[in-house]
Amino acid sequence: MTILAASALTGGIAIITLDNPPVNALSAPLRASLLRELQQALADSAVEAVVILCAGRTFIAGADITEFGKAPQPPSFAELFALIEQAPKPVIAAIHGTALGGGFELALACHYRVAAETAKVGLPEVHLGLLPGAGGTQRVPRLVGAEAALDIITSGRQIRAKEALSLGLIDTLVPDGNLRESAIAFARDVVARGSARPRARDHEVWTVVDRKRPVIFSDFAAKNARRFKGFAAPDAIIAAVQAAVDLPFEEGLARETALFEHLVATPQSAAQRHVFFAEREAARVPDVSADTEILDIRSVGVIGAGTMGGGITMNFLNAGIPVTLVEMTQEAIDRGVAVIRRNYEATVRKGRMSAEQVEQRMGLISPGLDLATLADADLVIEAVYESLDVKREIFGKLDRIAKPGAILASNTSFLDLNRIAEATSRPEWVIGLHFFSPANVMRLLEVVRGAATAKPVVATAMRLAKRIGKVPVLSGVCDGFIANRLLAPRGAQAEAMMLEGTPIDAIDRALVEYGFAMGHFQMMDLVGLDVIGRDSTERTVMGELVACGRLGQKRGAGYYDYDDTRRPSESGITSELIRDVAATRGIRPDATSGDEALLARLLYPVVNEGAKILEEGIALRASDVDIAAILGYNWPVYRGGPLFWANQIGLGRIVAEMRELEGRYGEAFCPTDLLVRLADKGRGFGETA
Ligand code: T1G
Repeated sequence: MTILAASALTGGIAIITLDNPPVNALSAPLRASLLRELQQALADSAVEAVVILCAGRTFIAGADITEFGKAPQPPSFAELFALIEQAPKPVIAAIHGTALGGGFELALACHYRVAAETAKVGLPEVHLGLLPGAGGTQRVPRLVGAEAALDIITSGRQIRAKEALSLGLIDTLVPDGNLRESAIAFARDVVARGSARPRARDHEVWTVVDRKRPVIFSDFAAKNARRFKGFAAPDAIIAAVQAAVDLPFEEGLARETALFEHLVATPQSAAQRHVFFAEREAARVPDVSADTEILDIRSVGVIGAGTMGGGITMNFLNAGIPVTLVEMTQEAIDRGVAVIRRNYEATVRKGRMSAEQVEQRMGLISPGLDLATLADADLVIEAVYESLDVKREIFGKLDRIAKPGAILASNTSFLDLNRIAEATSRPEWVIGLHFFSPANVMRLLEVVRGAATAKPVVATAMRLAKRIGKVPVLSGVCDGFIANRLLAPRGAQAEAMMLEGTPIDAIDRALVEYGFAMGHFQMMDLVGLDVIGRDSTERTVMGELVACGRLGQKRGAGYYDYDDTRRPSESGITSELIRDVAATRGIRPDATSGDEALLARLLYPVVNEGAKILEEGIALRASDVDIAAILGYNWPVYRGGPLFWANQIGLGRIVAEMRELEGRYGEAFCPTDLLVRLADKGRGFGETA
């Protein structure tokens, strides 16, 4: 049995050290071990104060998320925190790393909180579809006030120690190097001053606005309605903080528990907990073992300073990695660098970056007019026009220029990576790094493994992704890789239904109600119909719209008409074009109505495509397909992704409904073998045995 909590005594101060790698999650065994050590320390007459600290890289990072959905094991958080808060001796939390969720709630139940300068605290439960269920919604308002508490708990943000000190969430900051000694000295000082034991619960909840005005909560909900839309946890958090204002502590705690127990049982929270682990699982490549060599990437070359090249460059600048940015002309480089600078200046205006940080980053860019400037780069990323010939020509030249051991990557979004690799004498060093626009914002990075790509190159790319703040998803080589291929059927069905006479705003509304930020046609208008410009042998509505200058939002007209506030409205011109194109193509009116029917038409083919991506071995696992959809196409995170959502509906029901739809709408509704097999066995995606 590993020792999870161990005690030591020094000069009347009991030091309890928790050790539950990797992040000291407050699992049931750790809670039991801590309870035992606390009871002993508090009963020991030689002990005058207790310090709780953690081994490893961080203070407690929260409850053990793997325990949710299972029968709760004693001791409960409430029991443990009551022992701390009602202790007859001062209990001090010594925080380093990130004290999050139940970990920070434990610290809040302590009488004092000492934090290392680089520590951060936070209550990120909202990202799991939950709220702090161990007193956080009741203690935080008592320390920082109702308004600040609402911001902290609904955002789930990590708060730097310095800000936490100014807010009153911690009592003192100490140098990183000697947290333990400083916490012991702090404890001795508390004892010397009379062993006071202040409790957050005893503070009055104050509000900036007169505490009797419940408008704080309705105002806050209204102000954040767009951000909270579709999510259940934020409203529950608001109710819990309101309980802290309106009710005595114990009653407020009871209200918090009831709200937590409701949330933890919701499909939304199950989905968001699935996404939490899926994001981390995606970085694992089964046949690339942990001891595969990771290459050192100290300098990067980016070919192409356009929208993608500039965004890609910013990811590396943000990680402090110098970039040689290559274009054909000085004018193109200057334009690309100016866009990067403008993007950073916008971040400065939002208060999320300083002017000095901008200059630091900009100073890492070396302009290049010749591929020869990339001779020393450890990694070169090609981000030029989507032409196989152009890319093959570039990789042929890189083959002669790049140093041995350099990784050669293409940002191609659908071309055959193997054909690109074949243009070099070193295909084992060629890989795909497919960023999603805007490349400096979207967190998905599809790492495309070619037939010849060597394992150290794969391992290095997966590790580098995390270093630049991306979530890597490994993809095999196919048209569209994972995310683009996955979502293509949704667009195809939307446009098919449009021609059958289903109003486009009904189609878009069904997607928005499901949780997408915008519908299919709204998105096309936003991107610009000329930009999308699909080549098609037959007449298309999009082609007709472009032909008459209706390019989308930027022109005030696309599928929709837009007023000067960019509000969309139905267009008679578009409706006429739809009827005309449908008639030309002999498509008979057959409108689909009702959200369930619309979603089945739009999203079941996506589920089917995800199953094909799995059975072809393009994606390693079902949860990778979910992550690609969520991080590449903003699939609503509280749905868990297309395959998790399909599991919640039941694959048997989906296959049965697809078979009905197949007769009317064709092979997009022909359930693929894997989907049928799982349905026949009563299983879901990603479920073993
Ligand atoms: N429970 C279980 N496992 C966890 C975990 C947790 N809380 N946090 C991390 N892990 C695992 C993770 O899956 C990964 O495993 C490894 O630790 C390293 O994580 C009652 C109800 C702390 C900032 O939401 O934000 O408390 O992949 O890759 O990038 O009110 O982990 O190695 O097998 O993310 O250095 C609230 C979640 C819980 C914090 C570190 N707490 N964790 O980031 O490492 S609910 C959270 C994080 C709760 C109470 C409520 C991050 C991190 P593996 P990692 P990292």
